[in-house]
Amino acid sequence: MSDSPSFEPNTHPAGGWGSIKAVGTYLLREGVPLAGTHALLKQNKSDGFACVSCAWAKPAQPHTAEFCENGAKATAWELTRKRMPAAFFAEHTLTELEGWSDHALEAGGRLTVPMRWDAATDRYLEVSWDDAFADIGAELRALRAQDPASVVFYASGRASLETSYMYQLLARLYGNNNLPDSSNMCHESTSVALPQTIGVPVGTVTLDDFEQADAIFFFGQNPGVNSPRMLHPLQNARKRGVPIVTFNPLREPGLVSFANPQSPVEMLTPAETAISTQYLQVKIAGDIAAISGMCKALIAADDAAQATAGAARVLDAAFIAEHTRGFDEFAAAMRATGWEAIERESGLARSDLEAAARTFAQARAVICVYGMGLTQHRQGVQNVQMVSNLLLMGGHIGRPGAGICPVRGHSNVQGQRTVGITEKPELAPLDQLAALYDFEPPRKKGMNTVETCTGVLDGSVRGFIGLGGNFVRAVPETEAIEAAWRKLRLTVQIATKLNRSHLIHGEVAYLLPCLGRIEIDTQASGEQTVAVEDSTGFMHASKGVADPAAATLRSEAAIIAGMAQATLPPNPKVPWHAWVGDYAKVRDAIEATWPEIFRDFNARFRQPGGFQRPIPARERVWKTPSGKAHFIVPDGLDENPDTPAHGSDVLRLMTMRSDDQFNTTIYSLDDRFRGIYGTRQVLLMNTADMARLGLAEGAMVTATTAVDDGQHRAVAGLRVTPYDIPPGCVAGYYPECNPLMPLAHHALHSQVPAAKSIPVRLHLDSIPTEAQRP
Ligand SMILES: Nc1nc2c(c(=O)[nH]1)N[C@H]1C(S)=C(S)[C@@H](COP(=O)(O)OP(=O)(O)OC[C@H]3O[C@@H](n4cnc5c(=O)[nH]c(N)nc54)[C@H](O)[C@@H]3O)O[C@H]1N2
Ligand SMILES: Nc1nc2c(c(=O)[nH]1)N[C@H]1C(S)=C(S)[C@@H](COP(=O)(O)OP(=O)(O)OC[C@H]3O[C@@H](n4cnc5c(=O)[nH]c(N)nc54)[C@H](O)[C@@H]3O)O[C@H]1N2
Ligand SMILES: [Mo]
Repeated sequence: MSDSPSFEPNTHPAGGWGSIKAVGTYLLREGVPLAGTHALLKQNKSDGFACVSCAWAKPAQPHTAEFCENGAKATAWELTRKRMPAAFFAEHTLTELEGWSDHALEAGGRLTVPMRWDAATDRYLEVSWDDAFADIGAELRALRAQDPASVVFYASGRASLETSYMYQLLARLYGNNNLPDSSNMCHESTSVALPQTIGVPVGTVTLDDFEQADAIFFFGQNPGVNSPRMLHPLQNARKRGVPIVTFNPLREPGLVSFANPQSPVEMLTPAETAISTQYLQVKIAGDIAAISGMCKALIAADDAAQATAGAARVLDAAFIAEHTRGFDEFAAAMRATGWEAIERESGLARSDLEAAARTFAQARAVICVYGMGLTQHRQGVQNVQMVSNLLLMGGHIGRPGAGICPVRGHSNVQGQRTVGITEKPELAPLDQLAALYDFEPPRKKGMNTVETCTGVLDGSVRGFIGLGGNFVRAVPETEAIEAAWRKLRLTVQIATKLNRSHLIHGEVAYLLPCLGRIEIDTQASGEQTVAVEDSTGFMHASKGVADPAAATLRSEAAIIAGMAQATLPPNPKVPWHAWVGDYAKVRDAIEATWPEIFRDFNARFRQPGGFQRPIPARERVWKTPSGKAHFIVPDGLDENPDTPAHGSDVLRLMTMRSDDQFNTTIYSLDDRFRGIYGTRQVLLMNTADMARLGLAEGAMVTATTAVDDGQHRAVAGLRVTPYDIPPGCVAGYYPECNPLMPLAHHALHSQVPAAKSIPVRLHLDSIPTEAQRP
């Protein structure tokens, strides 16, 4: 990390030598012993562990080194030699630690002992596991006596299927469905959108499909940083001549070109592969307009083909007739949408959208990939549905080499949903749970992430259990949430490393350190294996390979069981103790709960490549009320229906991830891919906007939220940095910019915070002196 910020244009491809060098630097810096480098060879292998970074698909025949730069960093971060023992907390009050940066907090290393906050000294003090469980149990029982719905059970997408299953059962036995998870801030727009259109809550594409696709479209997903192993199938696709069309406001290096650091030939002859064949810098929140333009062009071409004797149809008319509903209304809406509006809202030229439509029309099998650039908007659900509309027009669902590919975030976020972590009672098999465990599960809808925040603000939430994550830092409305959070009665955080959510706490607060997935987890029946689900619906085995960071750590499963036993009356049908002793028994319980998805779970999950859950849309079986796939007409082209009319001084802010972070975990202050070093307090701006608003390069500004709800939200000290971004759009880092996000500014229907389109105004703090200018 450099001492003072610097900015350089990045001319290097993603991957390449920079990435090899970064891996070595990380292992060294975290003091990871040689065994750690061997651990990398077990990453994403059938006899090893599933990477703790992203959820991208894990091939059955992995590369020798089936990991990427960011996966290696995540491994080094977990296997670090650094520790934060009880002695560390004796030296620092929590008030003091609140002044530390996100990076500094986690960089201290692994937590080692269970601790309770001591009000007299404002410090975390060591307690025994037994005392911790007994006290947490007493607190939870007291809260339940007042209102069983006053406690929330949050999960951050990393815990295994086994742990997650036990966790959802704990919440339901306790008496509520308050099971928000990180997916509520992430792909919930997908989980709401796709059941209405194609009858499944998940994507339909597998790794094999990438081998057979003949066009790939990317909407707001950044594989070079967030799912780098995906660059291999993309590079292979390019070598086959497959066009890749990208819609993204920023020119992201991983979508521009790639050199494979694991291919010696390419490393010696820096033959980078150009990834995108067409790169469309859509305006932030301009995707409905852009896809409408493509749809309009395709419909016009199809109309022309029908009018020409002997011409082949452009749309898959047979598929539309046999498998879908709503095409006529959708086509009418697209015909009625004018090009002028499409160009204005998308910021793209008609000719470019028509070119993208031609690429689409010429392909026999199309894959559409998308991520947070679509889901985290006011119209995040309709964004996803526009992608589905586009694919349905060409019959690209349920065809080899084609389909929809939402790229999930956390390594088991999709799996947590599959095993019952959901606030929506209709998505959980409550009758089955009632029969298996002989109790009456709560039937009332529970709280998602946004509702949890509302409950904390209005005082109806009194207790919070966090199974991983950094809730307070990841959610919107930072200032108000932090203030209200301190009024909670109970906060319990299960974690590997210290973060801000452990410092902002309730009257009674526990910090419980757990094993990570890379570590050997020994229970009564021996070393345990766990299961996770990847982004393509495959379940994989994962077995820890490294020694635990401390002998005092417990597994997440053991911690959940400990809390459950201390809180709930004994129930002979729920064998917490036996489950912890042998996770295979939890897998049996999962299979008993969802026999279709998890048939023969214990045998099948160990096979190389794992096994796939049934995805009916792949077989063109549509689990929608009508039994058909549905076209959905968007409400309009504007994705921000109730933010104020965009005056010339209101800009759209996207909050982005750097190359050197995993969510709120900040590995360093550098963003190598974007050429930003030594600072995250930046605001990337279009030069025309800078000129128009009188802001010079290096000027320091305060951003305020341009929503008229009587609240003042600001982030100061942001350094204006010119960047290749469309006019009217600015970019800043997540989580530093979270204080700007109003809680109410979330996606319709899915309530995913609209973190990619926050309306902001900029105010000059200081003008750079000659010496400060880069
Ligand atoms: N190394 C690393 N890996 C990660 C993570 C991490 O933080 N670091 N996080 C994990 C998690 S939880 C998740 S959810 C995923 C996130 O992975 P992604 O889905 O890739 O999420 P982001 O990087 O937030 O944003 C993706 C892209 O959206 C673009 N974008 C912003 N606004 C718009 C828009 O309006 N339209 C379009 N078309 N594009 C837009 C941004 O420029 C950016 O390139 O990655 C996972 N993997
Ligand atoms: N402005 C803005 N806000 C966003 C986003 C955005 O793009 N912009 N993205 C959103 C998205 S997509 C997501 S998914 C959320 C992420 O929200 P969270 O999932 O809540 O946050 P993380 O930063 O992933 O959590 C990091 C912490 O997890 C703990 N941890 C790490 N490994 C383990 C483990 O194995 N077990 C346990 N128990 N704990 C562990 C560590 O203590 C670490 O500090 O943030 C959301 N917030
Ligand atoms: Mo995420």
